[in-house]
Amino acid sequence: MTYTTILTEIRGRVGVVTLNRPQAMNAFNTLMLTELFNALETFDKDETIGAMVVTGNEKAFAAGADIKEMAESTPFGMIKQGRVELWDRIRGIKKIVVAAVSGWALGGGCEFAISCDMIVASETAKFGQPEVTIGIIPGGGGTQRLARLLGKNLAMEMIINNRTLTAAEALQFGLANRVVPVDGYLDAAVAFAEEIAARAPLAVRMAKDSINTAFETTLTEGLKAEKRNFYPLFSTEDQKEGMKAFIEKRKPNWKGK
Ligand code: CO8
Repeated sequence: MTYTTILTEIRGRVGVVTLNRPQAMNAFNTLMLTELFNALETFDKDETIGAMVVTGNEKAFAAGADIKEMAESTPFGMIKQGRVELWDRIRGIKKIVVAAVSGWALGGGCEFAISCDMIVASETAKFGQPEVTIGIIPGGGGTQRLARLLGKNLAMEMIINNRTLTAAEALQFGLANRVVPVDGYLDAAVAFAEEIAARAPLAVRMAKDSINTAFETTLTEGLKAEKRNFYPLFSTEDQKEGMKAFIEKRKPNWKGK
């Protein structure tokens, strides 16, 4: 498939998508969002791919939704174009998506990064939600995900006071999983994703689904959902293989079955 606003490559078992609108600080216009999700959904269906990485460039992961595209938008225009549904496509991805963030992750850029499953940040990464400074609020899930990830007060400060988090703060507050040197940050993120890609695919998928359920429901319902994902794994070849390999003191050979 050919894309005009993103680049895609496969490194080992990791599908990598690079946002590629450097002239606009990788601001998400409708085309780039559509291409990004088309690429992620294609990787998600590809059995040779075990995990994905989304990155930008050193200076900007993404500076938000494209303000120039949005400036004259109307509510019904946005509804008709399905803009909100477009951002929501990240929730349909079953494999693990790692955001490799360097430089600015602002507005929709920060929202997209925190919609991914994990974040590897370069030392220069900066996370912020400046929407209020241009007269709107986050619309790609930022108010909900940041409140859940960071708690109410810090989410308030980021969204209302335009507080930006440095990479070190993002790590300290649990928004980033790793902070790595800017040189080679993408390689570090791909290596991180490779580790995930080497794990039992069905177990990873069920684990992701179960953890995401924790954000949606009560503890009692969440525990039931976990059991619904736990028991079926005992019908997989990978469970038999994983436990046998442990007992035989060897590496398991996963089949994804
Ligand atoms: N949209 C469009 N163009 C942008 C954006 C953006 N978000 N960010 C930067 N650009 C463009 C600039 O206009 C500039 O273009 P030009 O050269 O044609 O003037 C070019 O990128 C380079 O930018 P700067 O000259 O500003 O570069 P600096 O290094 O001085 O500053 C910043 C970098 C700090 C990233 C700065 O560009 C900035 O503040 N950008 C805007 C950040 C922002 O406000 N983001 C929030 C956008 S709103 C949003 O994301 C809402 C999400 C809702 C999603 C749900 C929809 C349904």
